[in-house]
Amino acid sequence: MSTVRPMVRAILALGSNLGERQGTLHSAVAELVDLPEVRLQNVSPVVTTKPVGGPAGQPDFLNMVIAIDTRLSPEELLAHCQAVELAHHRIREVRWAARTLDVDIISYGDVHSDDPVLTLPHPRAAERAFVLYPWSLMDPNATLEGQSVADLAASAADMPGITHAQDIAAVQKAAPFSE
Ligand code: PH2
Ligand code: MG
Ligand code: MG
Repeated sequence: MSTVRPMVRAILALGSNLGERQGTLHSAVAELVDLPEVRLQNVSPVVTTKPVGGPAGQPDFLNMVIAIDTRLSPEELLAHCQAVELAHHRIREVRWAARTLDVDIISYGDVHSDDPVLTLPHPRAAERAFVLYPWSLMDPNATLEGQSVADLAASAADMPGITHAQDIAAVQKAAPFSE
């Protein structure tokens, strides 16, 4: 007898700083949730952010986060996120170089893992306003490792590099929520 795994809440962060950034994020969300094992629960506004780290002179990013409920295991979810990145011609060359699409698993339920292939929660999320700020707009009560995501965003060094946040009502209206 096969057992059905329970749904687990996961937070995914998306970023793009090459090509048609807005369109890439839009179709990536649709592709990420286009599986019976994945249900979209919430979407953040898209924020414009200055690049953190990586080669100098990169274009600004568009960043957003989504909340999903999923029956995929963490490893299956990672493979799914990487397949969506690949579909957007992501080429893995220089670490932190400009990219058409980056999809990172920020948290997967309350799973903790120090596996270098998939560290959970994401080891740098707690200090990155480009993840924390859109997450706090999506869910003002969100916590990461027991800390308020909004408070973490406010004290993140890259917070001043966030220049624009899209209106959340418009984003949520257009999101591919499953019925
Ligand atoms: N992603 C990185 C490194 N730096 N900076 C911004 N603003 N947005 C990102 O998504 C981003 C970054 C590594 O994935
Ligand atoms: Mg990343
Ligand atoms: Mg990544």
